[in-house]
Amino acid sequence: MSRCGGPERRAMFRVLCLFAAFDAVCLLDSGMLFPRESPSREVKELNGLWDFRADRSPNRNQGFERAWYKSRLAETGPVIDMPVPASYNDITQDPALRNFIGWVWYEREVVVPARWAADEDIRVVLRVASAHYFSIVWVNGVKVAEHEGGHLPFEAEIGSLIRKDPTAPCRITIAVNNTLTPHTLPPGSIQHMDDRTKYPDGFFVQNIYFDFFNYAGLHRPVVLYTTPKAYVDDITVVTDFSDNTGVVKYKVSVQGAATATLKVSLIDKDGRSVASSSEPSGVLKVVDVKLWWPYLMHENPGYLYSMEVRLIASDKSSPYEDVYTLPVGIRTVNVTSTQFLINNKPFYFHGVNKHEDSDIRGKGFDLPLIVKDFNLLKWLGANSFRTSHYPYAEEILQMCDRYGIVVIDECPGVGIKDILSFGNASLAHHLDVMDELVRRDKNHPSVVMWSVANEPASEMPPAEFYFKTLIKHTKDLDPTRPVTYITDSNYARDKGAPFVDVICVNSYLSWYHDSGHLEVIPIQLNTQFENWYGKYQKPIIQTEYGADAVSGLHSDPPIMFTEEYQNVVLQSYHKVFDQKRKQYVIGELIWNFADFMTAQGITRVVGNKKGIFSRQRQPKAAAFILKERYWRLANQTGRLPPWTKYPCPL
Ligand code: GCB
Repeated sequence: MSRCGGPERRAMFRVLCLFAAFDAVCLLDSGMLFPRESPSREVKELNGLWDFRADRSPNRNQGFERAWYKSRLAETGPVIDMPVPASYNDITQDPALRNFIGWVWYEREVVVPARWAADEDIRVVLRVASAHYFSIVWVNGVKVAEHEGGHLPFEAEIGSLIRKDPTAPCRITIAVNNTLTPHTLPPGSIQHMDDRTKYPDGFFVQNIYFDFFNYAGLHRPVVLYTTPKAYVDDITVVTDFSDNTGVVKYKVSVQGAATATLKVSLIDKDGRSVASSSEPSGVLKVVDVKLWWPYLMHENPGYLYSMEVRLIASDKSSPYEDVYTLPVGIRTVNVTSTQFLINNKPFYFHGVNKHEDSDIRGKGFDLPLIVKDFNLLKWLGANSFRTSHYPYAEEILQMCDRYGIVVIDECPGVGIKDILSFGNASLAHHLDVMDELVRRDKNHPSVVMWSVANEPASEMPPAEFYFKTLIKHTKDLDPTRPVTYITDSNYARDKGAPFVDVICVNSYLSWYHDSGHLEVIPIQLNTQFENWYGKYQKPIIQTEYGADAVSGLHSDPPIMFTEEYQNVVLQSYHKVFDQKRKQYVIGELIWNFADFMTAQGITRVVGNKKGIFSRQRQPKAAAFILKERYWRLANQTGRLPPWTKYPCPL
């Protein structure tokens, strides 16, 4: 019942999409529309306290051996309260739980509205938005879903199970395992230490090749939602415009009905229907279109229409109606050898890299934090971010759509360093993850580019086939957006660069190399850009640069880890960006928006401190330098109305 993709489907999919680029986006076997309430749909959030137990048995397998899913978790052993959504790692005082590797068990009993159980014509769907990393779900002891991957949603239809005994509570059990292997995304490996003179019995560690804490648990909302038996399963929109006419090419896929009548209407912000159709796929034309523009590029950024899809189906006696409303932004994206164009106008990325990360919650979805972060982005004058190093919550992308924040949407392909992670098993999984990512995020106007990986060992020989296949697959899935991966390798040896649309480079000059020597930045950065552009003639984004600074640590002359050193690193990079953005550099994304937690190690002082804000979102000196710069850039590169002329009014 899991809805993730399989190899056969992918093979068929690839062949078909050669013939029909637009249809290609629609061929995944089922949709993954965000659960929204409508006159025909209800959503019941299952956020709150769940019963929780980590399986601390030596092989972490006791839960399966003793079938913990068959009865209430509290009946098979001790349980603790665990908030959902949240990472479990930082919730208790127990260091063993903070560093736990293996299966943890969550359980919650839900009261399901009686009419959901009574009405056979209602589909009841359980949706888990993010469970890191591998999960198995049971309802009343019956397995309903299994999913690999920690950052994308999965679903199971559970109506028939609820109806078996409508008066009994519905017990949902979710087992989640955070173990990473060379074939997971991100990859990792388990190392057992067998020298009993050094390590206790059963000692093992999880090796990871990425620089953030491997938080785990139910990270995003778990919901139950309903649809009628015949329902809108998926919608795909691709937009364009010519002069002042907007074009919305759409395709609706319907499940559960042999025949159905559709009404598709595009409604503007004032509630006026501006175009409509009764076909399952077609083109809607919008006269006097209001385009979707990035923040600071237009006085009215993030303009969204609503596409209301109304389905009426009938089988034998009863008619069904389903209504789903999708926000739609009309915009185009194009790349030339020197520019990134949004609505045919050059767009310069001045933004940040982020993490889903905060005190106590870890990677848990948290609206106060999310809204605070958007307010900080606006304050900073940032027009974009990259979802380093995994897909973020859908609610975050919805805010980007509304605020006009441009997104480079990255899959969890971070830390692909081992040759084992370039094999067929890894590639097949990576293709599946791209299927799931594109299926989830394809309709967001804010998403302008896919990033398939961060800093893989792209100089290794198998990287050529791997990235050629992966990038082609992603372009087949979505021919409307450029595709890239983020590199830190040598321009001459990088095997994947010929296949990307935009060169995205990370570098930490005067930090990891020539530490303390700020004077090397101008020459080395200039060389970096000239080399990459000289070889590939593709536009370049500096997707990471920065330096650690411990908030409140000062030194003049600047020395490493002080706020002054971070400032000078940034300013030295900026001077070179200002020369090169006149040519082919199309963006700069600071590493990082905020300090974040990492694994423990001798180069990290309670986490990575390259944030321009602390983990608690307080500014370091660098935040003011960047704010000054970003507003200035917005005035030079955006098309701002007079009221936003620098200095910013905020
Ligand atoms: C990088 C990685 C990022 C790290 C950063 C650093 O190149 O992409 O995940 O956190 O460097 O601070 O070392």
